[in-house]
Amino acid sequence: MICNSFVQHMHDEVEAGVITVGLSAVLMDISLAAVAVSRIVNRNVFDSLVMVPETVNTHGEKQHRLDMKAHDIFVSFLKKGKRCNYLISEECEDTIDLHNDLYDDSVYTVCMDPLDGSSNIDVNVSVGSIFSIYSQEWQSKAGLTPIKSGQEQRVAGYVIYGTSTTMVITFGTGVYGFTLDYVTGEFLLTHPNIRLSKSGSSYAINEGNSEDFPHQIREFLAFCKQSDFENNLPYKSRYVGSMVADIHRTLLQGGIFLYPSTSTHPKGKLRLLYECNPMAYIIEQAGGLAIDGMRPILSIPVLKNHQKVPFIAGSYNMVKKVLNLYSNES
Ligand code: AFP
Ligand code: FBP
Repeated sequence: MICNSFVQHMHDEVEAGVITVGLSAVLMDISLAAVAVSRIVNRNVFDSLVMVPETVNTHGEKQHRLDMKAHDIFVSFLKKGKRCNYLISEECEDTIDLHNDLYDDSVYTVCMDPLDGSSNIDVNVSVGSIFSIYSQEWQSKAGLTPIKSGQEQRVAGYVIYGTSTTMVITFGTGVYGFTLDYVTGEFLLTHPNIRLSKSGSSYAINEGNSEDFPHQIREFLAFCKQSDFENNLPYKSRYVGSMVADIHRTLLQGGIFLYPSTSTHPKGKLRLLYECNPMAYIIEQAGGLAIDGMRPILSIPVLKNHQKVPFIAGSYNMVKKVLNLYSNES
């Protein structure tokens, strides 16, 4: 089978007027950086034999040594590519100005989690990179235009470093998956037009926190565990603890992923700009739903770079059920 390459796909989308040359250039830079990150993830076991002191990120969370390496790789490729002007990264408190203001017509802001799920790396479990791209073309000289909401995303994507390395992207015309061919070093189109099934048969949540969940989520979990063969119940419980892996399975097989609020963390754990918004855009483009309980994720106003929101996403009917549990009370 001959698969279309990512490069060819980008070229076709530019020709068709779906994306600009500048946007395709930023995506190319991200894809090249992802190849480099997949290599360091893959080689981690050798590098981990050298003792490196543990670090924490600006949010006080434990940092894996590859978190900063992955961040540096993306910064380096985006800087060299000259099309991305601003980068908001999980690994940096403030917005990074890459000083790439050479092109007035196409200047972009990238929001990204360079290495999500990094606590899984040392046990050989899938991790990923998550990103979204915003256009700043209307105000390139005046500095960063604040992002209002995820609705402004031009492109969203993630790369999963798993049994294979696959990049999943949307630019608002469906969802496509490209898998890295290690022999040629190219991403090839392996998942054209991904559609999320209306209902699934699995749920993914850190159930260790269930005592602290809102009662709507506890009610939903009780529903998931009911014995009702005709309606596909009980659902299977599946939780990797690596958002990219959990979302990737949900996208391809159907199901629901939940990281709700807890009494101790009323905003949950996941970040709006570089985790929830890109995943919500992908899930919606594939026919699913993404909410924080009451609201679509993509409608949530962005207030700050590292804002957290509760996140519930996946097959339309399953997420709708959670939405109904919340709406019945309002
Ligand atoms: P790490 O990058 O610190 O491993 O966190 C990953 C993550 O943000 C996300 O990928 C998971 O969905 C979530 O954390 C898992 O969190 P819990 O350990 O609280 O279930
Ligand atoms: P498959 O090889 O059919 O995927 O089965 C995997 C497995 O045997 C174990 O790897 C895993 O722990 C278990 O099934 C999961 O079973 P369940 O679906 O009951 O949670």
